[in-house]
Amino acid sequence: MVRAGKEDPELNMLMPPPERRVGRRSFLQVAGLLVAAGAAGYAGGYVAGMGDDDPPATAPVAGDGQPAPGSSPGDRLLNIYNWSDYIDDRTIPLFQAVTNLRVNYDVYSSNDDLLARMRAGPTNYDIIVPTNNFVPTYLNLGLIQRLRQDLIPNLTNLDREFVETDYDPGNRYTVPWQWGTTGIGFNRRLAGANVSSWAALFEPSAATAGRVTLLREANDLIACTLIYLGKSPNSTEDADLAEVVKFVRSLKPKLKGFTSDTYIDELAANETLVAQAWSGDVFQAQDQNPDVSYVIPKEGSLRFVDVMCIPKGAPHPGNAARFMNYVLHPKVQARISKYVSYGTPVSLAKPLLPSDQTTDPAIYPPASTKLSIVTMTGLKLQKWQEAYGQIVK
Ligand code: N2P
Repeated sequence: MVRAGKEDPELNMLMPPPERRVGRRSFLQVAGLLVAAGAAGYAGGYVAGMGDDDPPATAPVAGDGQPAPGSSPGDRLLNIYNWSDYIDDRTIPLFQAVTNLRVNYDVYSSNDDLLARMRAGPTNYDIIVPTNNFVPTYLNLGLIQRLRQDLIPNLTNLDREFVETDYDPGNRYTVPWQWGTTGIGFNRRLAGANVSSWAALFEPSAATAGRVTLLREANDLIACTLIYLGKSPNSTEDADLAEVVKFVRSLKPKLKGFTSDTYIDELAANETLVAQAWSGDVFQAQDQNPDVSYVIPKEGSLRFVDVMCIPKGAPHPGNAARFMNYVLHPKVQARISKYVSYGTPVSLAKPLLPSDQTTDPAIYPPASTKLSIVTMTGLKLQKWQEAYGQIVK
């Protein structure tokens, strides 16, 4: 029997070095390794035993919830479309080894890109991971299907705040992946250590001008600019949005650009000194460059939960449910969360995480931190996307 887990030499031969992220550029190389790991498992025809860090596997299920026949390799696929730099390098190979399924893992880096892709017509994705504030839009557009909760018993591991939500009470359509905040990633040595306000981003100094980036994501860009300008982060007032557009356009000569993925490497390389950023991404840059820090500005910011959903018409919904169940295991949550430095929605995972992560208020902010969740639906979605289009054109 082939055992999956860190002691498995055969599987480990297929592993990329542990520090490699499944990011924008590294993706293809890692994908090759993942396919190789899956192919090895599949060709061997085994159902792997469990290593110490692997949860028990449940029986394979097909899309209708019946046991998967296992006859055709096409049934044994799972196509995941997730954010870049949002998973460790062991979870997919171990899942493949434990389940004898083969995973195709593809990445994007903005909700706007994901929604445009899903609206454009059918895809073959089994799992997508939009942000919570987009869920009502996915539901209204009929883009996601109801989950077979009986196939996801580990839903009981979720903390209550991720179950009793306004966007999907009772997790009928979504399963949280990880959560985080939007803030500022900055270089303490080259940009100054006293960054506490959005002004550090929106009023570049002589030292930082030209080395500042904003998020390439309408939601975060517009909401945080509204906060900086003293408006409601949920405003749909034409005058407020016109002010946002005018202000950010006037800032463009001092910007390096708009990005929602490359800033990790750019912060790490001292190419970007101040970046509007998502929390865990900045800690991933900090792993490579100790001068990099993260702050949630004192004026307030945003909190998000990225949630796994199954698109309508997904070819392998049973396999998708199986992956969701796997990811909700505390050991798997801890592995992912430790690696990406985002918050876990499963508190049972916290004892398995380094205490410097679980006690870091930048990862798990206290309740007193001013954090809003902005909704992205209907007219607001349309208005904000128009404003965003005028900013970046
Ligand atoms: C991961 C970014 C995920 C947060 N790189 C965006 N919702």
